[in-house]
Amino acid sequence: MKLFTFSLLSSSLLLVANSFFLPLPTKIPTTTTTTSLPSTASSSTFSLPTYLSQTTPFIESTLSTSLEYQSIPQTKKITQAMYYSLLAGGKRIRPVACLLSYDMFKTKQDRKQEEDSLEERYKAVMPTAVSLEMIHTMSLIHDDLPSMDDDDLRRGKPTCHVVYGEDVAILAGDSLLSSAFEYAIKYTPIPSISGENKAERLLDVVGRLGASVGNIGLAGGQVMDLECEGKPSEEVTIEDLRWIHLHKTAALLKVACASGAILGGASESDVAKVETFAEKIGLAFQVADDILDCTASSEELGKTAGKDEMVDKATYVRLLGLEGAKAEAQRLTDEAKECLSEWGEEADGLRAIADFIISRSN
Ligand code: GRG
Repeated sequence: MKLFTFSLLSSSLLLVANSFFLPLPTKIPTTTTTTSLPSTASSSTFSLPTYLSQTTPFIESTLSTSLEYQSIPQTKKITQAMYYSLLAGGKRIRPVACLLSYDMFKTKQDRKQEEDSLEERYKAVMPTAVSLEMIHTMSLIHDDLPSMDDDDLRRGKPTCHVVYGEDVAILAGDSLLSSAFEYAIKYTPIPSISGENKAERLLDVVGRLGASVGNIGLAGGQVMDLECEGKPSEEVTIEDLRWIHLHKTAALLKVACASGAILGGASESDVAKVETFAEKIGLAFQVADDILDCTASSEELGKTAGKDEMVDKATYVRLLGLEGAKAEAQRLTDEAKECLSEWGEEADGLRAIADFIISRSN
């Protein structure tokens, strides 16, 4: 699905649905946050820790009310299971990447934004950021199921199926996936989207979110991963690994960065550049994950460490060696940052995310 190629009919339908058929608020139900935060445009020394210390509580509080409207008594169990995994912690990298990508383009048009509250500054993009975290959490719940990785520890807590049973965990994941689309559509105020063709931009984002989860996204990457697990690890090539992780891991970071850019008013060609950046940091993310799996403890990771070796999985460390994997992560990060070379300090946020991804400890 390409930017701005939707028919007038589909765009009108979305506008109508957004404003009429859904008798629902387009304002996110969250507490007011008045903190202002560093702008990627006005500061040449962007500090990711400072940015995270201010945006992460905002993301957490928005997530914590994201399913509130569904909490009628009959839905108590499934909503609890969904919230259990959604609010179990996590680095929130995908929402943060989405917000930073939005800033990169939005700041070109509106340099006064650091004066705004977080709600105001991010009202066009926050529903998509929430949607991304719902999709990511769904993928973690499903990834941990007995029929997949069969893991009992995630984000430092027992996995969803351990607490709620496999049946409810499957449904909690499914429900998070469907809520993700509902949330982005329902709570994105179309007039606040930057650039022309605002409704088409939201449709484009929703289409891309869908594509990122399907057979040429998370699900396809996971199936290829499962197929490779059935082979001797020496039969799995670096190209196989690259395909798996471009779809299983990089796809969500790619749609996170692309969505932020689209809602921030980016042109089609700029969205493509940000996507290439995100594919590279997505692969670097997986290389770092493989390194951490064999160098960090379960306590540090919040998930079972050493699992890859335990199940004889083909990983970047196995194929390239530990030092080779470290060099590959650095190479991918350098190449990613190269994709942003035509931008100045407004891209410092995304550059900082790229560095963080390979230097993280969990
Ligand atoms: C059910 C349609 C459908 C799709 C899901 C299960 C699955 C298919 C895909 C698995 C995707 C997956 C879990 C990839 C691994 C990506 C990864 C390295 C996750 C860890 O992300 P972090 O470190 O985790 O950002 P936190 O907990 O910090 O959010």
